[in-house]
Order: sequence, then C-alpha cells, then structure tokens
Amino acid sequence: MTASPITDRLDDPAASRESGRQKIDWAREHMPILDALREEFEAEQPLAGERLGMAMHVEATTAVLTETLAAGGAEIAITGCNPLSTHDDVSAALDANDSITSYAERGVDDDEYYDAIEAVIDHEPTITVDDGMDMVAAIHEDHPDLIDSIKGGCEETTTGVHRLRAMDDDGALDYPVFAVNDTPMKHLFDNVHGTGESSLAAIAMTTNLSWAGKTVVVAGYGFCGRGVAKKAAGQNAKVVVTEVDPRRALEAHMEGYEVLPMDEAAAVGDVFITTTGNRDVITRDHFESMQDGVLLANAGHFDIEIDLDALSELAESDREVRPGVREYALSDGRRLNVLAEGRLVNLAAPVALGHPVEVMDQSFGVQAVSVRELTEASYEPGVHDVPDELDREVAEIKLDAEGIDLDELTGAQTEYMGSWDHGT
Ligand code: RBV
Repeated sequence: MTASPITDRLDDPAASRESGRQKIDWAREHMPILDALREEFEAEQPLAGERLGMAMHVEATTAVLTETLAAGGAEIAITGCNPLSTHDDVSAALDANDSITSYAERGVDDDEYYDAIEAVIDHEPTITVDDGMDMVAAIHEDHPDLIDSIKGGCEETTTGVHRLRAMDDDGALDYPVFAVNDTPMKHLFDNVHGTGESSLAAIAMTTNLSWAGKTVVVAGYGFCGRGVAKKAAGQNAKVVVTEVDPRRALEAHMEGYEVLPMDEAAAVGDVFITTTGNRDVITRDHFESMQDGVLLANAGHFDIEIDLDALSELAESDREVRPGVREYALSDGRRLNVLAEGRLVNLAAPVALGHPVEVMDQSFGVQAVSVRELTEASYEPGVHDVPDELDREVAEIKLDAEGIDLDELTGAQTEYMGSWDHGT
C-alpha cells in the first residue's frame, strides 16, 4: 500500500497548516543562509525540471530548506527519516505548497514508514536528499530502473555517509552521492553544537531534572560526543566518556573527562547518552550494574545503541511515567528510565525540536548548494566530497549576514604559503 499525503490524514488540516506555517516562519527569520540562497534560486531557477525525493526530519528548519529548493524550480516529494521526528503541522504546511507533496507523519509504524518512502519514490526523483540513507537503499533494492535518470543524491548525517561508504566499497552504489555531513560547515557545527545543545535540551525538557552534580556518561567521543560532553560539563555535570579509539579516548582524557570502559561507567552514571552510531553500546550486563533511577538516552541516528530487547527481558514490568519516559522495573527494585524509545532523543522526544535553527541553516545551506551542484556538473557513481568552494560559499554568506569581517591574504603572504625556500 502506498501512503497518501499528510493532508488527507489529518483531522483538522487547516489548523495544522496554520501552526506549521508559524513554526516555519519563525525558523526562516533565523536562517540567513537559506534566505540568501532562496533569493538566488528564485531568480535563476537552477532546479527547474528536477524532481526531488527527500527523507528528512520534517520539522520547521527542514521545511525552510524544502521551500528554498522548491523556490529554485524543483517539484518535491518528502517524507520523514525517523518514525518519531515529524511535526505533523509542519508536514501539513509543506503539503499545502503547490510544488511540494509531504507524506511525513509522526508516530508511524515500520510498514507505514517504508510505505511513505515508496510514495516519495513513486514521484520518480531525479535527485535524492537523505538523512540516514533509507531512500538511497530503497531505490537500489526495489527501483533500480530509476537509477539511470537520477543525477545524484545528498546525505545529511554521519550514519548515512557511513552506510553509503560501505555500499560504495562493495561496488553497490550506482549513483553519485555527496557526503554533506563531512563538510566543515556541517559537522564542525551541527554535530558538535547542534547535537550537544539539542540533546541536552530535549532530555532536560522531557524530565525536568537538573544536570548539576550529575554524572553523565557519554558513549563515543566523535563530533557528536564532543558536543554532548562539552555542553554537559558546561551545565556542571561530571562527565565520563567511553571510547573504542585510543586517540579519541586520549583526547577526551586531555579535555579533562574521566575515560572508562562502559562496564565500569555503567555503575557510576546518572545519565547515559549514546552517540556512537554503532549497535549494542549499552547491553544487559550494563543494565545489571546501573543505579536506581538512571536516565538512558540515545543521540545517534538509529535506535540500536541501547539494547532495549535485553532490557525488556530483564524487566518485570514497564510503564510510561512521563511523556517520552518509559520506566523499566527490575526484580531487585531498581528502575531504569529510557527516553524517546531509545530513538534519537533530540528529535524523537515528544517535546523535541531538533537542532537549533542557526545550526540547521548552515547544514541546510550546504545541502542547498550541493543539490544545485548536481544540476551543474555530472559526477561518477559513488560517494563524493562536497567541493570545498561550495562549503566556503556557505561560510561567506553566514559571515556576511552576521556582519563579521575577516582579513585577506596579501600577495606576499600567498606567495610565502606556496613556497619552500624561506628557512631561518
Ligand atoms: N537534524 N535535523 C534537525 N531538522 O531539526 N536536527 C538535527 C532538524 C539532523 C542533523 O543534521 C543530523 O546529522 C541528523 O539529524 C541525524 O539524523
């Protein structure tokens, strides 16, 4: 079965559209990069004739990106990239745009989630925009006939790029995809500040509990883990980091955090936040040694980091104790609280809003210029870095909007940087 657009499924589409539009307008006010690109896109119509298929977290900032791309001339079909991250009102407001069809709905089951991806693919996209690679995977598995007419794709997140590179290594990726996540303008800001701020905000709003004096265990010290650790320390928590990479473990140690194996961290943490992108990070043995009342949250893309099947088996019962908090009661009386069903907490908790708007302006600025690039040049199948000049273009628009000036290299400096004959 193929999903119908969100508007056909809502009780009061008009009210939803209005509240969604308000959220989009607010976000747009704070997204100067997309605003500048929208002006250019409206004038030059670089995406005229293109059909975009998107699978993203459908909330206000994503809507601003989507409407920017539509302003550039594209016809767009969009759905969610997580069953819990869609804001239905934003989805309805997007669906009201003549150039956009939105299938995204919050709280869908697995079948409905994949039906909506199929519905987007039915529009026969010429360009895909993914967050997590589910659209690229569905096209390769079930619609290989479409690949010849696809110019390329863009991938938003670390996990998606990781999956794409694995696919590419296996010789199985049959069209070009830009690793948007890997640009400096994306991962040095979105992954660090975006994930850091929004994960802590979502956990705090979901529980109304303080960070001060808590021991926060951050699993993984990649860009997301760095952000979460730094912001938690900034809220007066004691931070413990777990790692598998020796240099990252050392970096966390030199930053002043305690580094422990999860086997030991499990017993001392009050709050656990996983950011590894890998599976089985917190497992049965860890649950066995945790303190009563701990909070367990995941900030990685997929819900595989906390072994919820093992926790369900171990628990005598479970119940929702607050919206977005499920308490698992163990036979010895301890209670472990899982937030947002172990899905990425900054987007999937009932109160979650995703990353702050300014951060998404940068990430989605890179998305917009990457989509534009796919219409201007042709790339071989495989994973591609976004050309560096595009990333610089996005940084320059932002600096300009902020009124921040920077220096320019003089001729002598440029020459010096390119020479090797000046010694002591
Ligand atoms: N992310 N999107 C939002 N639209 O509010 N917030 C975070 C939003 C993206 C972020 O770029 C990250 O790489 C990805 O979600 C993880 O799924």
